[in-house]
Amino acid sequence: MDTESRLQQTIQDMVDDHRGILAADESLPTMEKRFKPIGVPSTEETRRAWRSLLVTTPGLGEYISGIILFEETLEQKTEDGRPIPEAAWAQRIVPGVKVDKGKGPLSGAPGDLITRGLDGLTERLQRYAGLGARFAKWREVYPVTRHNPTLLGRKANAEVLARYAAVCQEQGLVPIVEPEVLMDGDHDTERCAEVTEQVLHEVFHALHLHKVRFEYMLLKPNMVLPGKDCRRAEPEEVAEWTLKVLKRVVPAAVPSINFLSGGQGPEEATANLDAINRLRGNAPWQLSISYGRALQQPALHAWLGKEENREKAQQELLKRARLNSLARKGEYDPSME
Ligand code: 5MM
Repeated sequence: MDTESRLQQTIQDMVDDHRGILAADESLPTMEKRFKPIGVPSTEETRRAWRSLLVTTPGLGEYISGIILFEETLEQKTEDGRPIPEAAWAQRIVPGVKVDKGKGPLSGAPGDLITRGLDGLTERLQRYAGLGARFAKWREVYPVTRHNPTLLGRKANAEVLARYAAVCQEQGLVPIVEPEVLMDGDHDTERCAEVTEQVLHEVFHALHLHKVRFEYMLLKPNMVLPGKDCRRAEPEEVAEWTLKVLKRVVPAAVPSINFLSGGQGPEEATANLDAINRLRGNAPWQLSISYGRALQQPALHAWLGKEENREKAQQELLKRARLNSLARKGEYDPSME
C-alpha cells in the first residue's frame, strides 16, 4: 500500500462517531507514579501484565478504536503469547506508539518546556511500523503562569510538533499532535482559554508551514478548564469555552479531536465530554477521547497487581469506555455511574 493509502486507511480505522482512543503510553517514571498507590513495583513484567490486561479486555473494541502504547510494549506479549499490537488489532483497536522522549527546560524561555526526540525519528518510526504501530503520538507541555507560555515557548513547541508530524506522515504513520496546556495552577478558565487559543494557533500555523496534511492527523488537546487550584467548573461552562476556542483555531479538515483528561477525575472527564457533544452544534470534527488516567484509574485500583482481580479490572475499564462512548453522543447521565 502506498503512504497516502496507509494514512487514509488508518484514519478510517480509528475515526468513527462512537469510539475513542486509550492512552497507555506512560513512560517509566510515570508508570512508577501510577503503580505506587496500589503497591505494585514498576517492572517490565508488571507493566506487561497491566497493558496486556487492558488490550485483552473482552468487548473493548466496541468502544475503543486506538491504543497508544509505550515503546517497550510493542515487543511484549499477552498471556497466550500474542504480540500486544496483534492482540489489539484482533479487537479492531489500531495500535500506535508514543515517540517523544520526554521534556526538559527550554533555553531562553524560563518556565517553558520543550520535548526531545526528533533525532533518529525516521529510523525509529520505521522500526515501530515493523512492530505493528500505525500511528504515533508526541506531547508538548505548556505550564501556565502570568508569563508562560512565552511567545518563544509557543513558537518552539509548535515547530517541534510540526516537524514530528511531517516525518510521521512521510513514513505513513498518522500523527497524534498533543499540545497540552497544563491544569496546574490557580489561573481561571479565561486564562486557560487565552493560552489554549494562542498555543493551537501557533501549532496549526507550523503544521501548515511544514506541509502536514490535516486530513491525516488527529489533534489531542486539553479541554478549557480553570486551574486545579482555582475552582471546579460545571460541564456546560467547560463545553462552551472549549468549543469556542476550538472553532476559532482548528481547521475543519482535521477529522477528529481526541481530548486528554489531564488530571480530571474519570466521572468529571466523561461529564465534560458529554456536555461538549451536547453543545457541539455544527462543529465539523468528531469530538472524542484519548484518555489515560480517566480510563485506566478505576481499573488499576480494582486490579492491585493481582491475577485474581483481572476480570474485575477489565469490567471497570469497559464501564468507563462504554460511558465515554455514550458521552460522545451526548447521552451520558451521572446516574449511570
Ligand atoms: C496528558 O497525558 C496523556 C493523556 O493522559 P491523561 O488522560 O491521563 O492526561 C498521556 O498520553 C501521556 O502523554 C502519557 O501518559 C505519557 O506521559 P509521560 O509524561 O509519561 O510521557
